[in-house]
Amino acid sequence: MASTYRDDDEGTDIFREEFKRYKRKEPPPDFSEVIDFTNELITNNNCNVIPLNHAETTKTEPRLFGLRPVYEWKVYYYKTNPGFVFISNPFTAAAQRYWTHRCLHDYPSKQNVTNLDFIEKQCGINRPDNIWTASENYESGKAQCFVDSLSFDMRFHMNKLRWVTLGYHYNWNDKTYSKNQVSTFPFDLEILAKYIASVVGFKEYNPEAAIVNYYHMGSTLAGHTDHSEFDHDSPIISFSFGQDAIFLLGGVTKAVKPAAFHLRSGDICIMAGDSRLCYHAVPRVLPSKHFETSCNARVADELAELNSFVYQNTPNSRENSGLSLINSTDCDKINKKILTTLNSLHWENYENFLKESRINISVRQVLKIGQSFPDHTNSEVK
Ligand SMILES: O=C(O)CCC(=O)C(=O)O
Repeated sequence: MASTYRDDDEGTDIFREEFKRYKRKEPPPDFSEVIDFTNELITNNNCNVIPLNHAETTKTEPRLFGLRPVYEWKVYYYKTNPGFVFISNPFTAAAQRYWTHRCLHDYPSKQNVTNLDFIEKQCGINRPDNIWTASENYESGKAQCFVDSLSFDMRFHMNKLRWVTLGYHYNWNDKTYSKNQVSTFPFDLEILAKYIASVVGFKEYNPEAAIVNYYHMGSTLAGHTDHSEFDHDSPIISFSFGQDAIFLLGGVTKAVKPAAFHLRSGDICIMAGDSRLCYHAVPRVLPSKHFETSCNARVADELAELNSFVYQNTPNSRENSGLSLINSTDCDKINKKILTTLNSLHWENYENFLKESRINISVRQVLKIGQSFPDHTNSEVK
């Protein structure tokens, strides 16, 4: 790795130093070393563009659940940290709206685990079935808030939402997954992650758990490794929506100086190979300069295109469109769900939330293919 080991002082926590530097408010840090994949000059030095297999990604490829066709994607391989792959926002604006809605409206549902469950337990209150809807109703004065008597309002919930776990629920206390702490992994996210994995060469990827992190301006995520999964050969696939962020990726110890990357809405980071167990962190959320999701006309055009694909192509013509990586029935199901969701979505409140927040979904395969949980799990796998 080109990240510099300081041999003379191996115990130094250089990762933390860099984290603190990028987090610092005054004086603001120097961002000149940050790798920005939209800046060709910088990326040429450190990163290779990965040529994708165009036999599988022909120009007739449809708008697969709101992704741009793969032949348009920009996929980078970060030379100094092998296994780290970056896909520069392959989502249409409509798809970014869809996944934002999933993360804000659907994923914090009662069947999943959120940080709010613990706050609510402490306060002795029950949360409503749908925090987002209750919050919207409260804002528009339609409903009396169930926590009025406790003198904090529903906005409290959305503002205090920090994480949701999906599938096998990650236990933050003992850093384990267990076979008994599980909810159904969302089908659309499973297909999306499988598809992304297959495009970058992981044909057998089984998404079983995800952590959705909600950041506000000023939020950070400290340096850590994701090593609690039993399977370390499969990648972590991480999707970002909303505000920009600085993402640090270091080595397997904190003595390695991390590289800093500028992430934007829609960007996908894949940590596989040597980078799979490397330290990473988010020291800073940055205000985004450009917000694709704001453009109603653009979203309307994208939905019209998706609609014509869903309702005018026969399954057979889709099979022949080069889309060998995904089952066309799954694809149809998700495309239809995107259309129904977005056709009735009041985007304004989501947009307001997203203007001051960043959402990250990181998808993991917990077990090796064919493996079952050891009987005694809760012991952390190192
Ligand atoms: O927010 C991010 O980009 C990274 C999230 C992450 O590292 C994690 O959930 O383990």
